[in-house]
Amino acid sequence: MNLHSLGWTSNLADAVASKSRPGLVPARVSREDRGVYALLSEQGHFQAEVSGKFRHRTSARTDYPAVGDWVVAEPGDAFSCGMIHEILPRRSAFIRRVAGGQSQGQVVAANADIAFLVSGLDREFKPRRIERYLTLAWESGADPVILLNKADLHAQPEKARLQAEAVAPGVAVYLVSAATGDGLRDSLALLGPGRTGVLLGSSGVGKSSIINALIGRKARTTSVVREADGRGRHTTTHRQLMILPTGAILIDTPGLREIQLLADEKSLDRSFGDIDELAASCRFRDCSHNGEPDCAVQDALAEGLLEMERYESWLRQCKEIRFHQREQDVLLRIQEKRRWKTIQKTVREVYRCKGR
Ligand SMILES: Nc1nc2c(ncn2[C@@H]2O[C@H](COP(=O)(O)OP(=O)(O)OP(=O)(O)O)[C@@H](O)[C@H]2O)c(=O)[nH]1
Ligand SMILES: [Mg+2]
Ligand SMILES: [Zn+2]
Repeated sequence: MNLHSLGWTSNLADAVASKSRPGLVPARVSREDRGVYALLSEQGHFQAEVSGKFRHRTSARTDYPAVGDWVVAEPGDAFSCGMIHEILPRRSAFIRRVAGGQSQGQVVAANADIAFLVSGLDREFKPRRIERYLTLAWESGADPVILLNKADLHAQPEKARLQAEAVAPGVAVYLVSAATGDGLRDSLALLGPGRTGVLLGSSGVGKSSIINALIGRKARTTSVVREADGRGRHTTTHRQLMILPTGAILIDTPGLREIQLLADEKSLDRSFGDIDELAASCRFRDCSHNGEPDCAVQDALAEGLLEMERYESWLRQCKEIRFHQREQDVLLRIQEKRRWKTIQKTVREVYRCKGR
């Protein structure tokens, strides 16, 4: 397998130049299962774990390899697993906040060029969910594209497309069907050979079915949605990177139950470009659009130019992002304090030894 067909770029070549040692090869993570990574390389595929040194210097979960990552690794032999020594710099990372626990993130997919946000038209269209996915997509560094799948099941798919366009200004929206194949080639044409896309969306929207339709066989397991509420059954349990016959690379992901934001305000401004544009006409430059005088956002609401639900969705995301930022600051301060305590302890011990 040639590296370029796996998505290799000249930036990666530069990054790896200083790290190359005999026995080490660049490889791309195609799957992860409890600390064992499936890697694709020029030499074929092999399995690997992170090295002890890697583990020792890495504490954040997001700094561990994720599907889509490029790593520098040492292939194993018939008797031993290979070893991952480093991750090469990511050009994008779709990271979501993990529910509960410390405010750590989980890398859903690394190095994607396009984030395909998939919704199913068999169910009620959820604009608020799309808005959340969009913020994370902008934050990831990949370009978002919206796929409205199961268009074959919708009486007025064009209407759904307009609804989606309204909540995602400037983002391309495609009506597709994994069942009939309609729209798939057009939307995936955005992904040339060696370019990577990631399919994101709730369980049951048809992410794995889309991959099967593009590959032309049942490469991924799919299952029918629950009859009672139309929800999916969380069929896909592992992220998986696949190479399509066209040479495009696509990552299938398990449906996310909830999408907690791990983003900053710039990404929010991009997913709510309409509100950001209005903000330029507010009297105060730091207007919070939540009661200040001469607020263009409030004016737009009053005139019916901005939907109340959309404004409330923006407000909720804004609060969530700020809350998380404060939480991060507190964590950083605690870490810094701990660091100083350790340094002081070491210094005291050194002096004690010297005094002896
Ligand atoms: N009619 C119709 N059914 C579809 C379409 N795409 C997917 N389905 C069906 O929807 C169900 C769920 O599809 P999956 O591909 O398993 O959904 P998923 O997004 O991968 O779900 P998870 O793996 O659970 O996250 C299956 O029964 C598919 O056959 C479509 O375009 N039209
Ligand atoms: Mg699936
Ligand atoms: Zn304002």
